[in-house]
Amino acid sequence: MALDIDLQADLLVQKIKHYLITTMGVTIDEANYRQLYHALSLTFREEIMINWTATGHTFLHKHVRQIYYLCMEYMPGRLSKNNFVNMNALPLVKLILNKLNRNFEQVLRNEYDPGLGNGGMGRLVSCFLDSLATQNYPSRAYGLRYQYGIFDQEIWEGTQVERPDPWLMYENPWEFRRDDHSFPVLYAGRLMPTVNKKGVEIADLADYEEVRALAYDIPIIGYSESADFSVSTLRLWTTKESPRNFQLQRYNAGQLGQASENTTLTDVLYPNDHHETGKRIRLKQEFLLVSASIQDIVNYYLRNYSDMSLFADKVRIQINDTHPALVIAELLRILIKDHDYGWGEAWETVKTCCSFTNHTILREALEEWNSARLSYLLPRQYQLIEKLNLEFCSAIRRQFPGDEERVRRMSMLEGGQVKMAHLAIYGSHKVNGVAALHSEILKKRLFKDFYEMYPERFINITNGVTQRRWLLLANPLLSEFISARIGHKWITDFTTIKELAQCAGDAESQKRFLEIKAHNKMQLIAFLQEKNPVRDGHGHVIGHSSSLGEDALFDVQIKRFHEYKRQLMNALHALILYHELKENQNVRPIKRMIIFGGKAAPGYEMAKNVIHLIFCLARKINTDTAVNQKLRVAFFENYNVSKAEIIIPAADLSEQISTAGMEASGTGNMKLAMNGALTIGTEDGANIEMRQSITDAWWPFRFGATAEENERRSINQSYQPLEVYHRHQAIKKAVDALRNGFLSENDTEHQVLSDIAGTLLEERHGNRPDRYFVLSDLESFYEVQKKVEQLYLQPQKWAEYAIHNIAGMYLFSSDTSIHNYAKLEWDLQQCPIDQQELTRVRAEYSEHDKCRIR
Ligand code: 26Q
Repeated sequence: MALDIDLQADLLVQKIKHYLITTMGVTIDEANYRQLYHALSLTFREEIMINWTATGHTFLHKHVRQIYYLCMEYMPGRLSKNNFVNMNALPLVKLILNKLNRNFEQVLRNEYDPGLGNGGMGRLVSCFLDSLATQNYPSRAYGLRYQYGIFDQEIWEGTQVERPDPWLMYENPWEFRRDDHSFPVLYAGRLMPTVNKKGVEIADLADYEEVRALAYDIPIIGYSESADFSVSTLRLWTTKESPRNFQLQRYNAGQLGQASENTTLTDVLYPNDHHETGKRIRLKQEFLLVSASIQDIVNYYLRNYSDMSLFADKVRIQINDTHPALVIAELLRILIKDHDYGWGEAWETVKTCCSFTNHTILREALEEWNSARLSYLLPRQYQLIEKLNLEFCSAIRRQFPGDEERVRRMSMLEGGQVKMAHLAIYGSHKVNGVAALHSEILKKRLFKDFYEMYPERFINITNGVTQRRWLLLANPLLSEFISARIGHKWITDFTTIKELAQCAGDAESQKRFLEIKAHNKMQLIAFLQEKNPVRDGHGHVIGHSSSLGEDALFDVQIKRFHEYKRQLMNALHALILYHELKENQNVRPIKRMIIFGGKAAPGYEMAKNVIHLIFCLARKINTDTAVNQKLRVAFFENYNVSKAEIIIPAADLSEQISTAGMEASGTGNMKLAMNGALTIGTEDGANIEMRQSITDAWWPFRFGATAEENERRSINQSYQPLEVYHRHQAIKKAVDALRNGFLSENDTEHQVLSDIAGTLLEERHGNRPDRYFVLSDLESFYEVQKKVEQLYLQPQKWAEYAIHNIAGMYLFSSDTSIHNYAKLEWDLQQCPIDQQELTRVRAEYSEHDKCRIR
């Protein structure tokens, strides 16, 4: 029997007081907000620990197959509120804080947002973990516990400045140091040839460098309306905390940097997406993840089984992008060396266990490692890759006799480089892209040769996002709106969101939808005006962003800065609008608030230039009283998951305007559409499937060249941006404004803006002008933006479209993606928490302790 909520709250208040005193030595009246946050988290943690323990026992006792997810990046967002939401305990927490006379949001703001990833991929896998836990799939995720996640971004008079992310400033109540889970990881050294019991040659290692990886676990709470929620594990490795990793001999020899290299391996996340860096420490990081995780997986398996005969049945490993692809060589090695597998059976086991997801189309993002570097740092793994490659090349020759060119193209070792994608495909039984178009491009272009050899391996699994964080948590009013109309099944079965279409034509629903949107926009405005700083050239805050009111169209582009994502096209469009409004205030019928957010890789000059352009634009437009009641531009500093939770519910228009054929999927497009924004988008990534599902009738703002057209233009080099420039007066005027000093206030700015114009019109470093087709698509973008304005003039009609868009998102929950992975790649069964086991653990936890959440 559940206790009365008021009584529960009183008991939990007691427990909070207990934690304040026993862990921080303060009483409730003197506790500050951070201390209260900590004690509140510790209090709810107890309940989570019970279910976590019982979930673990359930998986162990039922001998289920498990998926082990390997990824270098995670972006879970703040954990506390999500945990409360998924335990269905939010009202209880609010009641508790009410009783304590403390503000709920203010308490939760004390948590740092863990930015252990760059962007799309890291956030995607965090959505996947939510879905795995919620749907009771036996799973564990592995990653690295970066001391510094993605940098904190500040904009100093237009220039992006990177600051260290201090997410570990205070003790983190949601992580657990696991001293019993620590593994040695070996680098470098000399090969010592040996054979295993089956006579397979497999090298030993001498004179190696040993690093210890120590586990920190974060519980991932699955959503449940009752108290039987499953808890899965995100296990992050660190080298920081193991005193043995310090190399005293080197220190004594005066080599300070080298002495501490291994204690700093997990210090920093590499802040590049879509660009490989080839750095030694990055390779060490990748192998750390692989080696520690695979030892942990084998260890865990052997706790449960007396020999390795069921390993291939019980273990599935997901290689998330190529970054953990070395797991293929390392698993092969361990099976042969430590478990005396024959070569053939070891290789079959590797392929059965592993599958690989690719997340990028850009060739410059495909990972390669210098062979000399890899063979020096990882000699045993390199030797196996060489051997695998010989077998692989023979297999190619057998299937395509006489085609040596093909062998060269497909080889894992070519031109002194190790091609990680080739290793990943060869060692996996399934390879997937993340949206239909992307998966087709993999088959037809990027991995064409591999598709021809292994057609059955290539499949598509379209991305999805979790409606629990992105609706239930981030947009409570819209969640209520939905539940009031179709019930709350959508929380765990998003296909039912379809039913919302029935209310789209209903005037009352439209009105309520608009009220909710206006409310969310007001919250966003408050944030901009109070918390989004404007800084001078020294980083000093000299004010905050200004904004138009909630009646303006909120036009949002939030994502990493990259040329292919074309924030530049959006900025040029803003400039065109500005020019037009300058001539005649009334040419544009609506108010428009253009919002940008996103980080640029620190070394990516052109991406940083575009941020600077947006700053210059905002300065010009927002201070010009002739237009600033009609149009404004804001740049959201330090875009991250927490900021996304504020911006996305308030968006009217979602900018998904990548050069068609370049965005693998996109997931921001899904979050925004789910929250009732209409998409202005190219036919790229998952936009295409969203349009098909929402139907063309409710997808009015499609524009731009298709992926095929772009590919043709690239191949026959037919595109002439100058032609567009001379033909289209408004575009010409916008590009000219980058060069003629109209926007710049100093030499640096002039240089930055001229450079941007240069890439559009002139050949640079052997690159053709306007490689991303900004100017050509700007024409149709400009036209379709007029359609946006016409529709926005009819709010009820706009709302009807928006509700149809929400309803049409029924295919894009990460729950669906995970079902597809479970079915098509892992053959994995759901396994809910064992009730008896839960009861048993609860009893052991404390028979007398009635201080419980339920
Ligand atoms: C590679 C080598 C060295 C250092 C860093 C990297 C690196 C790191 C991150 C390369 C790529 C990434 C991230 C890629 C990424 O986020 N891709 C996005 O994945 C999303 C989820 O599938 C898609 O929706 C996006 O379209 C895709 O861009």
